[in-house]
Amino acid sequence: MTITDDIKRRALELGFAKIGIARAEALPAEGARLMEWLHRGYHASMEWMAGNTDKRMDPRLLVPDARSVIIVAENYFVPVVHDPSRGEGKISRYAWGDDYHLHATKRIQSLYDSIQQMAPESQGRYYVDTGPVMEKAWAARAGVGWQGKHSNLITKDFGSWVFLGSIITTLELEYDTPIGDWCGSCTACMDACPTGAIVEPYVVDAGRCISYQTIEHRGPIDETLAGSFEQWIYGCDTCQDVCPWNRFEQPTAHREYAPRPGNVTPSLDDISALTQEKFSQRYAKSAIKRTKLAGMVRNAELIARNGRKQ
Ligand code: B12
Ligand code: SF4
Ligand code: SF4
Repeated sequence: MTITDDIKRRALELGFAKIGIARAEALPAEGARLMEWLHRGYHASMEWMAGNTDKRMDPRLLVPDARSVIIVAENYFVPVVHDPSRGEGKISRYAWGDDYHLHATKRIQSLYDSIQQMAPESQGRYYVDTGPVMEKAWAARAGVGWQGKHSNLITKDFGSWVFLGSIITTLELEYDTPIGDWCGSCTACMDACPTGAIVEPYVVDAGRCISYQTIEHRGPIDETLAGSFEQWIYGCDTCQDVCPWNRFEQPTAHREYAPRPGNVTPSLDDISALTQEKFSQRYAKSAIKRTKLAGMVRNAELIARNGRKQ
């Protein structure tokens, strides 16, 4: 057993669905694409995406002498579907239960602590979503899956319903091999995207993406997109729902991602009537807090204005 085997075994023991490891080095091709994406303004108002680009392109600037990037994937698929007859707004699956940042971060912290016990001389940092790390690009390099044309990371065994986390470490480990691109000639996600946000294969213009508009964007929603939201009031799963690789989804064992009552297809009127106190109670420990009360009410009212039917 090598230390790589021990780390992989520990990650699975902790409940991660997959783990892969890549050599920590600069990301020249991915970095050039990131810069082109920013240059075209596809990050919209997410100015934080334009910061720390040097670190996004090279993990050794986050952890001096880094040798390895460990990527873990956490399955969040729950076998429930959006049934518009049960409510009028749709919430994306990743936000049905508890905020993944809380749970995946605890698990990755435990993995990191185990690594520190196995190799006390090593140094590193861990992230789930919030660091300047191109997690999908690293997951592809680490053989966890590939970036589909919708740009999400797809695994062969769990589809794309996985959260990603990363550990950058000074430890030299055994590296996995990328598995290549398994999209082939399929364009289902591009054809299905309601707002035409997948402007080219593998390239998402966040400004057109319903996920950005309903979660990250502050202020009124672009009226030219507003009629195409297909009932989504928080995030959007359309490009993943149509992906043939998501036939390989498997129910997660993590009960914290099970939908809270009324959180799959909530009533628009219920959302519009929320006070700050009720919003804070209803979405305690939920990713939905990110859009704040004003954002959630704005989103519900937008769907109500643009037609309640699907
Ligand atoms: C910014 C961001 C967003 C933005 C922008 C999305 C985007 N595609 O970048 C918005 C708010 C829109 C968003 C939405 C969502 N997000 Co988000 N988001 C991020 C974040 C913070 C950074 C992503 C990033 O670096 N974007 C920059 C662009 C340039 O990167 P990219 O899209 O990967 O672009 C690459 C490709 O375009 C590729 N490329 C370009 N041309 C070509 C050509 C070829 C041939 C090839 C092969 C590749 C290629 O090169 C680029 C660089 O590698 C990550 C967390 C993280 N730190 O990584 C989470 C993350 C990507 N999001 C996540 C999730 C779950 C979502 C949503 C599904 C949530 C939802 N249900 O609403 C949607 C999906 C929308 C979509 N289709 O992308 C997960 C994805 C998990 C997975 N399985 O991939 C992440 C990894 C968070 C996490 N830790 O789990 N997100
Ligand atoms: S999340 Fe929705 S709006 Fe964004 S690219 Fe996918 S289908 Fe299009
Ligand atoms: S829908 Fe088709 S093109 Fe899009 S990510 Fe899935 S396999 Fe690739």
